[in-house]
Amino acid sequence: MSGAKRRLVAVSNRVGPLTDEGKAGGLAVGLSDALRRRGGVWFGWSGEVSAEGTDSEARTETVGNVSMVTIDLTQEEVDGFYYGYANRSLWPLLHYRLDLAQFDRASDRVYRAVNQRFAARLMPMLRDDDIIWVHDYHFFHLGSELRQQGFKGSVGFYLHIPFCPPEMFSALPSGVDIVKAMLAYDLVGFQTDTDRRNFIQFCVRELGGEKLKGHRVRVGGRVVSARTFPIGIDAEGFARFAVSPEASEHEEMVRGMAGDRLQIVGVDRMDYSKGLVERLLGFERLLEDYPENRGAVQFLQVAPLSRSELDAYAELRRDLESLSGHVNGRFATLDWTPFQIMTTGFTRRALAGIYRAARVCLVTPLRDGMNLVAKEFVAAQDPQDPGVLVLSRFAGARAELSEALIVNPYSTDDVARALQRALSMPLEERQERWRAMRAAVFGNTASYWCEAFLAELESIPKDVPA
Ligand code: ADQ
Repeated sequence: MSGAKRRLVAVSNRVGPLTDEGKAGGLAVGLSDALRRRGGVWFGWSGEVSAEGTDSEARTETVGNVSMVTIDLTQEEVDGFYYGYANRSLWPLLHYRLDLAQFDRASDRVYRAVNQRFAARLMPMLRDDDIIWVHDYHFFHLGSELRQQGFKGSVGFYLHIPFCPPEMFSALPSGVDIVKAMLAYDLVGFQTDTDRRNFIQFCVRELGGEKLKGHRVRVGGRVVSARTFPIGIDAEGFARFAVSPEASEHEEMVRGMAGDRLQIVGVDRMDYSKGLVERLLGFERLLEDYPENRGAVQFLQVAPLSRSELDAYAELRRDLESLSGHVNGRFATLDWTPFQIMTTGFTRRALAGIYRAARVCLVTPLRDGMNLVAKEFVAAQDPQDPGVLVLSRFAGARAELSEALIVNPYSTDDVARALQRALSMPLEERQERWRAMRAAVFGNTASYWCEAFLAELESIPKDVPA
């Protein structure tokens, strides 16, 4: 059967949007393109809490040949599955933050039960020759549940966040179960080679697996393909956003606010993996060690609140607020406030305008699967006068954007030095670096990423020998 004709069924925690390109991020753009081309279903959580939870009636929204199907969770499911296991255990652990990870048996049970219920609700919608693509750490067990419920077709999995080294992953009480569940997929995809290697090493060291040729690993009787597919953005679309009237209006506002000062911008969900505190310390060090920047630069951090119900996130917000008060208190003058933080959400066009107004974009996560902000910043720049990207060596994007100024986000001095270099970089060097990064961002788009994953999944014969 021709690959292009097989229907795609995507599963992710949240679904959509299918049509509003102004709201869609990398995942939504790539997936909705592929779903429209092949026809299919996008299945996930409605975001609603109800007494029926995963037993609730499915809501279906159909646009052309694509249906978005969602079900609810109970409050107990949200607490155990989403806040509990996914975001208190897996998120910190996979971002190398064993110090923040909390493990408890009850949320592990709810997590597995929700995976099992999602598989049970999905099964009746499936056709034998569908291609199933499961996304991210919320659904490690989903493929294995589908197999147990009798689905024999192609099932792939993609991890959007890092996979930590096996020494660390083995601290997760149910880590072996998770990796065994991942073996039920035909293909597991990762953002970077480091993540893929960590997964394979776990299979080899902890499960007695064997590394095979062609990016495959065998554990017991099961062979799984593990490959790297760095996610991209809709680069053309984002570049168009950056010259839209809405973007220009925001670009002007930011420039107006900065006056003749150079603008540094950061855009991140307020999450401890993004290195926001360390970044602000780096900015403080810039003002300390390179005093010529006092009164001459301004730093705007856009940081929409995220998962604020969790203690670690509330604490981060308090830390940032107090540090920002300290930095401003220390350096502000009557006509200059060095640092500003906003927790507002922006449309994608407005965001593109903000990126375009920046001389420097600071993307310094302590650990990040990819980091799409880095790629969006590059796509939004004015070719005549592009800004400089300062990028953490621990962001997945570093593999493709080596022309950025690469920093160790834990080193305050390193961040300050890179900022100083970025702020004084001659136009010609800015253009040269930007052109190389532009080629990478426009060469590996969201659609390319999606099709590369699906082509690989379809190329795997379903009768893989045991
Ligand atoms: P995130 O951790 O959310 O994604 P990132 O890749 O940077 O991180 O994507 C954030 C998205 O949110 C960007 O598209 C950005 O434009 C948008 N955004 C941020 N602030 C905004 C605001 N104030 N208003 C509107 N939009 C805003 C996870 C992983 C990443 C991985 C992606 C995709 O953690 O490592 O790159 O998935 O796989």
